[in-house]
Formats: sequence, structure tokens, C-alpha cells
Amino acid sequence: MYPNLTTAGGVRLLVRASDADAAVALLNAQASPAEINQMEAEAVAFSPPETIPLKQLSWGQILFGIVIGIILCLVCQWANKLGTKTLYHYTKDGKRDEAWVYRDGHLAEHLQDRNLDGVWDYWAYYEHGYVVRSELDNNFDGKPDETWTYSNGDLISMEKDTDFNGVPDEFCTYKYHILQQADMKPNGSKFTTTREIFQNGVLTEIWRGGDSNGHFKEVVRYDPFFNPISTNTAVAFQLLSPPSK
Ligand SMILES: [Ca+2]
Ligand SMILES: [Ca+2]
Repeated sequence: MYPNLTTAGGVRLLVRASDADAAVALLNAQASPAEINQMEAEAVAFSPPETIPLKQLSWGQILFGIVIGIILCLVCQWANKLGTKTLYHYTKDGKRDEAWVYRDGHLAEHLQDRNLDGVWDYWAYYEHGYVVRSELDNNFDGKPDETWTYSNGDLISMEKDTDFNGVPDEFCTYKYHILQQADMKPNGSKFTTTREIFQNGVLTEIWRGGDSNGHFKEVVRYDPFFNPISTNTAVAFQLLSPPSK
């Protein structure tokens, strides 16, 4: 008997009455070994593919994957900050008037073109987030004439080239960003020729005629409205006190 006819319930075969004997004989016939081998080969060939169950990830593997992802993200961010990048600001009519230069993600320079001639005329340099020096080109010849110096973010001094010949002439000191004193040392002079004294940022005294010994010929004091109120010289005093009619 064929192997597939041995299953529970067997099979039903509907034939004409005249073929009944032949059908019974067919059902009762024994399959040859060759036929059985062929049927087994066909069964194997048409059997459904073996399904491999999915392997479930453990919590440890999931956590490891998350940590690796975060590390890769941080590395990408760090690598993206390396190098020098410059951001620009433009006026409404498209002129580039300001720039910020970042090195390795930190602000290093701030530049401005104040007269919009296409040439930078203001430069500020930063270290560790603080401005350490700024320079201004006030006659717009491309060369700085004014240098401001900072310490821990506080303005402490300023040098100014007042005749624009490349040599500083005016030297100012500051405290809490407030002007304290301004000394005029024209074009590399070793001594101060004129000194201005300020209180709370307001001019109170001008010393003139300074020499190499640190002496000044004239000292004039001023009120808060820059009116002279006293002097150490008779000539200046006459200027302060108009002659009576
Ligand atoms: Ca300019
Ligand atoms: Ca200049």
C-alpha cells in the first residue's frame, strides 16, 4: 500500500461501478521501493523551508548598543567643532559688516567693518571666553590706531595713535571700565607731556608742560562741566577770572 494512504481515515475513491474491481486492486497494490523513494524525494523537495527562530537580545546587549551610540554621537560632535569656522552678519543690502571666528568651537575673534568699505576696522581677540585685546582703525587705512587691553575681562588700558603715523601717543588707564588717567607721550616720548586726571570717569585736572623729571609747569582743575576752577599759574588764573570792567 502507498505510504500516503496509511494516514488516519485513509482516502475515498469514487469510480464507476464497472471500475470498482480495478480500483480496489489499485488501492491494495503494494508500492515498489523505487516508487517509495521517488515519493520521499518529492516530499522532501516540496517540504516548507525550515524557519529559524529570531534570537532575542538581552538587556545587556541593548544597553551596550545605546552606550556605543552615545559615544559615537559625542565623537561626531567633537570632531565637528575642530578647526576654524567663521560666521558672518550682513546688512540689509548684503554687505558683510561683522564676523565671528571660532577655533575648535570657541570664539577667538570678532571683527567689524564700521564704515562698510569692505575692510575690517575693528578686531577683538578672545581667550577662554574673555576678550583680551581689541583694536580699532579710526582713519580706515587698514591699520589699527587704537588698542584696548583687558585682564580677566576687565578693561585696564588703552593706547592711541592720535596722529596716525603708526606710533602710539596717548596712554589711558582704566579701573572697573572707568577712565582714570590719560597720559600724552607723543611719538615714543619717554616722559608724559600732558596728563589728564579723572574722577569717576569725569575730567578733574589737566597737567601740562611735563618734563623728563616728571614735573609739570601747569596744573588746572575743572568742575564737572569742564570749567576751570583753579590753577597753579598766574597766567591761567587770569584766564579763569575775566578782568572786571
Ligand atoms: Ca572699514
Ligand atoms: Ca588706521
